[in-house]
Amino acid sequence: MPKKVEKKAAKPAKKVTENKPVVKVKKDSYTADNITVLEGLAPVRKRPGMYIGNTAGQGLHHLIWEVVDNGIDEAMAGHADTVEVTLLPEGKVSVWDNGRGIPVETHKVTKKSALETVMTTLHAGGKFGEGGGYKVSGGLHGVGVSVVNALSVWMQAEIHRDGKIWMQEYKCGKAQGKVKAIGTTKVTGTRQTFLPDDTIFTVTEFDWQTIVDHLRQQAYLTKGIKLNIFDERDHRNKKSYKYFFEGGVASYIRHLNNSHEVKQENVFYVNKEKDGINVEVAFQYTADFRENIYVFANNIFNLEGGSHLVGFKGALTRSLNKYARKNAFLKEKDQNLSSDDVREGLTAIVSVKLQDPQFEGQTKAKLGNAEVRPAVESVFGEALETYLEENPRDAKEILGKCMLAAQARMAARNARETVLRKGALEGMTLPGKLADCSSRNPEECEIYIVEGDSAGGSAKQGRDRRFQAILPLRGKILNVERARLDKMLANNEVKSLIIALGTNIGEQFNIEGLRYARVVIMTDADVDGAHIRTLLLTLFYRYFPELVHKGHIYVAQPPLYRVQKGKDVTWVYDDEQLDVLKKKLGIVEEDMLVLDTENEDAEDADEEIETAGKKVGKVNIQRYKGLGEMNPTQLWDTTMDPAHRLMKLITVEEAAKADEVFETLMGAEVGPRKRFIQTHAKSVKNLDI
Ligand code: 0RA
Repeated sequence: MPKKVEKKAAKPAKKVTENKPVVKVKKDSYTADNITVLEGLAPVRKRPGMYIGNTAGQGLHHLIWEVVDNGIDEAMAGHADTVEVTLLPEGKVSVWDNGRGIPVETHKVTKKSALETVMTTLHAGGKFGEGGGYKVSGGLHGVGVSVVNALSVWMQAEIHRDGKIWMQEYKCGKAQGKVKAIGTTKVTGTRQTFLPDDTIFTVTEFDWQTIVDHLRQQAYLTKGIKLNIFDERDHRNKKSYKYFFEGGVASYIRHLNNSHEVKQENVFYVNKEKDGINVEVAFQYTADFRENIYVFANNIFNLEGGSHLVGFKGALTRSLNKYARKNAFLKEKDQNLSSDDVREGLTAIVSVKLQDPQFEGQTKAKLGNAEVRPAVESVFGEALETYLEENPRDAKEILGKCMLAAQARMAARNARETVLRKGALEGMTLPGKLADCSSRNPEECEIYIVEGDSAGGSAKQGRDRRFQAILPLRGKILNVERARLDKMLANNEVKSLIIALGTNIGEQFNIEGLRYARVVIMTDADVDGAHIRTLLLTLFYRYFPELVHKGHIYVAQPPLYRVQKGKDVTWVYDDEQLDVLKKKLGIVEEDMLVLDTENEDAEDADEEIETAGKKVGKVNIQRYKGLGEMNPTQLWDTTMDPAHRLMKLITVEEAAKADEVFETLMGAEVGPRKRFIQTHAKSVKNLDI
């Protein structure tokens, strides 16, 4: 899970140096001389967010993605087969690839080695040159390794090339001396080690799970690459993972459908180049209603779709209709499967690799290149027709599913229209139990979704009503997994939430309507709380994905302990922090009293603390279990006050994981649920599902 994100402003960046002059170099052959040199690194330290998104946990991890991407590019160009990431003690990270090694020769114009130019100038690198270099260039991530260098207090490049080991070090993006030969070697490759600048990043601890998840995905998308990850931060607790997927995105499909009832025996797969564009597609239908189509361009996930998605959908609909007509699934002349019908229950990955990807859309997450659509249509369409002919049993399953979807679509559309016509959402006033804020400026507004009426009451009293709204939710919200949109809209808790958010849902979703910039889930730190949180995250992930992707969803982090020494009260949010505090207060285990306040009301516990406190040197540690144990003032101080609170920004990976857990627990498949419960039975005592 990604680390908690402390919501504090980034510290001001250190003083920056002047921009270097812009030099453009004409190139003919691909050597050290044809690296386009653009500018110095000053702008990166001045506005890190422009280059890596933000300076919190996401931005921090972005540094690794950037360096890894370069290694993967070298592999995709056919020069490397292994990329290794090692987390080292004291916050350093090292990335090795066994490619050709970055050139170290001296550049004619800059009189610097190519390595130094790549490391210390913005946008310098083969990727930005014309041809001859990488076959495939990075997109959103491709800001260049110099950005990583600029944002690191220390960095070291070690190049294995021409039998020698070359090395250069940097501080905050500036070379410390020349490139030196420090030894001999029998291999070729590039090792880059860096230490992120803690005056720039608000979070400096790398999250193992985030890295593992990202690199696993990259391994699926880069067929045949070996991606190895080592955690050597703590020598007593070393970890490693090695990923290698021969099946490429077909392996990815098997992974995604792991806990679903599948319809096809054989996963469809094609991987072929057409007009300079590599098209890789895999799919497999499940018994679900929902579709899960993930599209990538040059290994970058395109949330907003684009020309590859359009090409895929077009070819899918056309080829399935053609087959259905030929094989008498469709009997009437004007009867057709719609694009929606053929996507129900579909899990698909479309991954294209091309020379010069253009990203557009609100978040630069949509592939624009028009030439990709016909390439995908042709590669995928042809392969699909062959697959259907060669796998008649799978074809029958798929078409049966599509025909059912067509029938259900008519029924569902009628139902939905009835619900919507009755005014389920449109024109509805804000729900009565919403305690709205007074500000009407969405950018400053927050909504707390609170479990239960009693915690909701405390939150209402404790909040800053100018910009904080409270929506208490009663009991468990609907099981969104098996519900269709029309059923969801009939659920009062869900309806209240949608109306309060102001965005509408499904096809009518419009982010412009969002009434609060931050949507905060606030639940108890117990099993029920976790369950409701998972439900809400699943709801957001499935029906409001843009809210997750754009970073609007947060989880409140109430403290776990209240530590009192004399009159000083400290709120403690995790066990690590508690250990630190214990050391600071100089207390040993026997000196303190941990009060478990569960099933006690807070006032009684307070009294007990008073008396107990005297006995044990006036250090009291009180453990909190539920929001209801805090009075409104305490809730404000610890959990809602922007000046002190800790909130976790929910990332897409995290929401997806909630969705996966949820699917396992609530989905139609019994096997995975059983396995999950058996596996987790020890850690979960009273799982009420
Ligand atoms: C351009 C030219 C050559 C190698 C590379 C780039 C290169 C860059 C990176 C970044 C990470 N790992 C890398 N490995 C190689 C060399 C061209 C040649 O040897 O002819």
